[in-house]
Amino acid sequence: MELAASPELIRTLARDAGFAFCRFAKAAVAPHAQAFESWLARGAHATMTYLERTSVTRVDPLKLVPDGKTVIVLGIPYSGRSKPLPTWREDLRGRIAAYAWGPDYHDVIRARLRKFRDDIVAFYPGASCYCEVDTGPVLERDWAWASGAGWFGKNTNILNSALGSWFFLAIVITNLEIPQDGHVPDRCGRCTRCLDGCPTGALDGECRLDARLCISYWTIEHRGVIPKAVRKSLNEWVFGCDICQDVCPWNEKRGRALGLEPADDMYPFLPDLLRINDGEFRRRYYHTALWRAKREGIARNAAVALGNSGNPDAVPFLVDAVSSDASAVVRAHAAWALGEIGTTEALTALRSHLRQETEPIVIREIVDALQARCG
Ligand code: B12
Ligand code: SF4
Repeated sequence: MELAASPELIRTLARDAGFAFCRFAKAAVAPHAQAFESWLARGAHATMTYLERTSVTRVDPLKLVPDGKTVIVLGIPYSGRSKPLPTWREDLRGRIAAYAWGPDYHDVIRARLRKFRDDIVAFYPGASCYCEVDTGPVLERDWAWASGAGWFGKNTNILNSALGSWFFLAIVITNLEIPQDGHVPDRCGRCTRCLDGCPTGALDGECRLDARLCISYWTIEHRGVIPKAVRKSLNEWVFGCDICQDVCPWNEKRGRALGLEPADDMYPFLPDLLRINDGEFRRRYYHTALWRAKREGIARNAAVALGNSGNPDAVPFLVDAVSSDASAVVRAHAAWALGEIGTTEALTALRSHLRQETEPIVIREIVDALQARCG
């Protein structure tokens, strides 16, 4: 039996639940399913094998919700536009991407989704609602594009003229029939600021990003050792990257969108992140997006940023890490960072640690660092 719903009523319920916009698309195969599949075939997803494993449902929401009729696309703005800190090298401050400043957006948005779903079911008792944010096997941006929530920027983010790209997406797949909204035109025009601004060349100008070149990928998703060739390009970033959004003209005046408020810790003191222990990491970051990278990932990224600072003040913290961190990955990156800074104190500490180190990946880093400096 067909269950029709009023778009105005659903939009009102979405607003009441705390969403800034609510748009509708017809549930069917995702419009850019083929582009997604060829992206996977090229290996542009790097080690994010979960995207491959779930590709069948990602391209077709009806495999997930067989009686789905409509994809409801919801948006929640966050406070964007972190300014680079020009003195980060002197202050030993790292940088966290704006989307991760506040409390974990998954928790905040899931609570809003629950209210939205309960309100829908109260009005339409036969309604079913599959709700997800970020972690579900759904091509969220494709649905945002299909519903006219925005256009695909050349940086691959969905942009709209009211919010720029500083917003999260959430999706509800429902058996309700709701008239679909139309597309919005592409408004990037001839602008290429994000392509020019991305320091690693991760964007190809055709709405495609190669995760193997993306700072956000390396600092959030990649586990284990970061290849040497990549480390320098991470600069001060310890979690995510906002460069391709910071430079976008559509984001210029939309700095403090209403929604999730920023935490005060967007430029953390790098030595604090390097020496944080498991208990403290859990206490400070369990309910934030940073939890995804785990203590090892964040301490590793802090070591890389300290190496990139070139600042001798970082040496005592790195010496401590190379000699006492429980993780070989962290010790390896701390060794590299000491080599980058390259003061006598740093190189002496590397030589002395080499005598007691047993992990091959750390030994390799120390030997490489000493060879690069001393031949
Ligand atoms: C994996 C992932 C990542 C990966 C890969 C990113 C990527 N571009 O694919 C990494 C870790 C790098 C990442 C980084 C970020 N992410 Co992310 N990420 C995801 C996730 C989980 C899946 C994305 C995905 O399916 N990628 C596959 C590729 C192929 O998809 P795509 O890039 O969107 O590509 C589409 C276009 O290329 C289009 N297309 C292809 N050719 C053409 C041609 C034309 C003409 C057109 C119009 C379109 C088009 O078709 C493709 C398929 O839909 C989604 C959540 C979700 N479940 O969807 C969040 C999500 C996309 N991420 C998000 C955010 C906020 C970020 C960051 C800003 C975080 C940060 N500050 O570090 C960065 C942005 C980096 C960037 N420029 O993309 C938001 C984006 C919100 C928005 N306004 O767009 C999402 C939707 C999470 C959420 N629920 O809010 N992310
Ligand atoms: S910087 Fe320019 S090209 Fe890139 S997403 Fe923004 S408007 Fe589009």
